[in-house]
Amino acid sequence: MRIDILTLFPGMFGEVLDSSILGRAQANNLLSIHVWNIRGFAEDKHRSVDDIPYGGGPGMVMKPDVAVACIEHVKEFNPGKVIYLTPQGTVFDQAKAESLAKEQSLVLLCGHYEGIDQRIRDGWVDDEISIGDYVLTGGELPAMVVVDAIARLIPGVLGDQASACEDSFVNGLLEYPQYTRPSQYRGRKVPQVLLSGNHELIRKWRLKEALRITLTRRPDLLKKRPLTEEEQHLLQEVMLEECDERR
Ligand code: 4HQ
Repeated sequence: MRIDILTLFPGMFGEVLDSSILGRAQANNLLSIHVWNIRGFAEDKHRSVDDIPYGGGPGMVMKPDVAVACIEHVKEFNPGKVIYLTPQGTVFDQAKAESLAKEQSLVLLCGHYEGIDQRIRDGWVDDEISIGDYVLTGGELPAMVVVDAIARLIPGVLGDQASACEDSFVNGLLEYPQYTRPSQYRGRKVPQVLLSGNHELIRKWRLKEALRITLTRRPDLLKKRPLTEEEQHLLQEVMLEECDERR
């Protein structure tokens, strides 16, 4: 997959995108990321990229001419959807990551200041994504979040492909607790069932604990997910246990 990122702060991306799993994905030609400095497309002598908002108000707005020159240049190399990162976009989730991971290429546009001229959005942006209901200083961190979530879904990017399917959200539940050696640490024991070698018991325990943490932390996730007979039974047990716990 090819991803082009358009930003006024290209220096923010290097370390994040070249490290660890994303670095290896690029070295293995599974992913290629190109970061463009929008300011490089400013034509005037001050290389200005922003101006005061029409109608007044605080802050600055990204000028349409510079951003569009950058977008149109990048479109010569990347024909993919142009996505603008903004709190006004649809909230990013695992389902959105999965659908974007199927694309051949994407263009991510990062805004700053009070945002970008609306005409850029109307004429050149195909999709708008928010990473959550809070306000950041720019779209760079959201772009990195989106790239990271998408990249790990590209076949071959994760060393152990199994880990992409077993993770939180992939089955609509939060992840069960994980343990490693030693089996006793400062008086705290690893649950006995995990040492038993009984794979069926371990599978059941993990499913039950996934249901427990999802019920207590994110009951909204349970509401939108159908439960199998086994899951309904385990959830019933969890609910009784969690009731007892409060007495
Ligand atoms: N911003 N999810 C304002 C965000 C944001 C978010 C990016 C701040 C765009 C102009 N982007 N700029 N939350 O807070 O995506």
